[in-house]
Amino acid sequence: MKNELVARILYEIADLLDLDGVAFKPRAYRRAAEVVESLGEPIEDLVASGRHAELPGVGEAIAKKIAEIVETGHLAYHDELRAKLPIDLYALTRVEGVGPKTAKLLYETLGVRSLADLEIAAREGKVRTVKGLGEKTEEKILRGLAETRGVEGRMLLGLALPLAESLIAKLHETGLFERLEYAGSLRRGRETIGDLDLLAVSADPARAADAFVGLSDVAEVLAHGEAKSSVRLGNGMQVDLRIVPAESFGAALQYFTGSKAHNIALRKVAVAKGWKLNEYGLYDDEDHPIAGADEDGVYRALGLEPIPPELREDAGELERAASGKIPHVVELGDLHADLHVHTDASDGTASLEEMVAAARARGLEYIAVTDHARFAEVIGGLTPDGLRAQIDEIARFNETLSGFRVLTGIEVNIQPDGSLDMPDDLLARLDWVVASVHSHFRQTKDEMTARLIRAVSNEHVDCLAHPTGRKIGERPPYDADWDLVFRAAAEHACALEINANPIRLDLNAELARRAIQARCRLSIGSDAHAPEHFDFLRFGVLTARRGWATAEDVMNAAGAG
Ligand code: DGT
Ligand code: CA
Ligand code: CA
Ligand code: ZN
Repeated sequence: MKNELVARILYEIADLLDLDGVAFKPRAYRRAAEVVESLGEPIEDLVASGRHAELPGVGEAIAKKIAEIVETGHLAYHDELRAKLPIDLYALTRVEGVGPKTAKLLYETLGVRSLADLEIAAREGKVRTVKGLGEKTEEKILRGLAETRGVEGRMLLGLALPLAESLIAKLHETGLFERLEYAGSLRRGRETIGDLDLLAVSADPARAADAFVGLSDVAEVLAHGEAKSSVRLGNGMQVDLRIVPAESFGAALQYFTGSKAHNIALRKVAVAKGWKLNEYGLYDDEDHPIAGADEDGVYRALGLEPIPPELREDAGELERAASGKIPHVVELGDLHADLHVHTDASDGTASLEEMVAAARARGLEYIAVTDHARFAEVIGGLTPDGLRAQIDEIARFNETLSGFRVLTGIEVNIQPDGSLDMPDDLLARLDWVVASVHSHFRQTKDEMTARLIRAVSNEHVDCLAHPTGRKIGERPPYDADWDLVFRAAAEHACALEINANPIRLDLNAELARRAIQARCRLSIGSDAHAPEHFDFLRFGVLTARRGWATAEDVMNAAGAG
């Protein structure tokens, strides 16, 4: 049934027209959307027989548009309107507290385009700083988001990690905790997190547990005890705190970090030696403790090299640890550069100078400015002349810098046939060309594979950005034969991006590992559209680690050159 798609587009048109100050028409679209939404039969059946034109509130013009949506999956008129305001208006306005006007304001002030952007901005307390919004609105939005996201029941890594860090910081302020760490899927760096698992050592477990359930973020106490407490936060996230004796902390950290599959495989190693392994420690055949206070000590006692949490998925890591061949996976501190950055020359919110200042503040040594090439769906993208002017601007700006360098670049759009929308001679002048798919996501697997192979084989293209196009919880990856794409990329020395935006994390860990096996190099790019987005890099690093990437596998972990 395409009813939902049709209604969604009609609703969004109504909102976009409203924002443009158009009178009357929005009401007509909204009414048609409501009618389609509440239909008892598939709209495509009505369109097939022409009966859709007889629906109440559906005039000739809207009937034509409905037919276009049913037949092609989208609507040219809608695309035109959206080009002026490239945000996910429909999803944003589903959130309690966000109307079309607020959505537009949030885009213009904070660069908010998607639910993930909104969640990050609200969580970081930025929404309240926007003129006309304030703290009340921010709280309402956070509650609204929790309801919207609550359906899936999992939270993005990009939100869960700062949240866990802030809880831990608050708990440390009480002075009641000797040790406090997050475990579970968060410590393994998974892209979404079901619940938070905290582990602690305290000399006063009773008061420590009281402090935990008394945190201002807590909406509901699910369990309250000296060994284990559980709460639900205002945003819907469940957090478990376990307080363990110091001599068991390492074993508990190992156990509650998981994954479950890793733990089961690890326990088999212990059992094979006639030992016992659980969350309290590692014990020999006479129940004497062998290890437990220290996590690395548990692995070492089992004859294994310590294994980074991100690798603990029972995906070959135990065999490698047994032979002492765990790779030294990339760290945030290894990154010298960010090779995917936008400025206000396209759809970023900040100037070149501001983006450079933010990159420097985070210890980076160079960035590539990769603004969008102009394209129907990307407002304000660069024309060839605009790009020429930017190349000159960057050259002048570089002369004023010491200890930092800006590379010239572009993010070109890969057209349906795999060609690029910027002339070759201009691409040849750039230091770094990023290519990505921003339209025609629904090609067949063969078409998409050929399209991507042609793009990565272009001698000017240095990196394929957000290679699969997926957005977590919003849009599935497009279909392509990735092994063929990776082979072509390796052959033509085109890097594959791990886009670090927490809603993308694209390549994901599994594909990143396959790309490395195909001898591709990776680029961990923030795709920053605002200065604070450089902080996304850590999520990209976690994903790269889960993909077993070493610093040598990552372009921007090498020195400038
Ligand atoms: P999540 O919360 O769904 O994102 O995923 P996790 O991995 O954080 O899972 P969670 O919170 O249910 O449990 C935390 C860790 O505790 C898990 O990664 C491994 C460990 N664990 C939980 N249940 C079992 C179990 O039945 N057997 C073993 N060996 N370990 C378990
Ligand atoms: Ca968990
Ligand atoms: Ca848990
Ligand atoms: Zn980009």
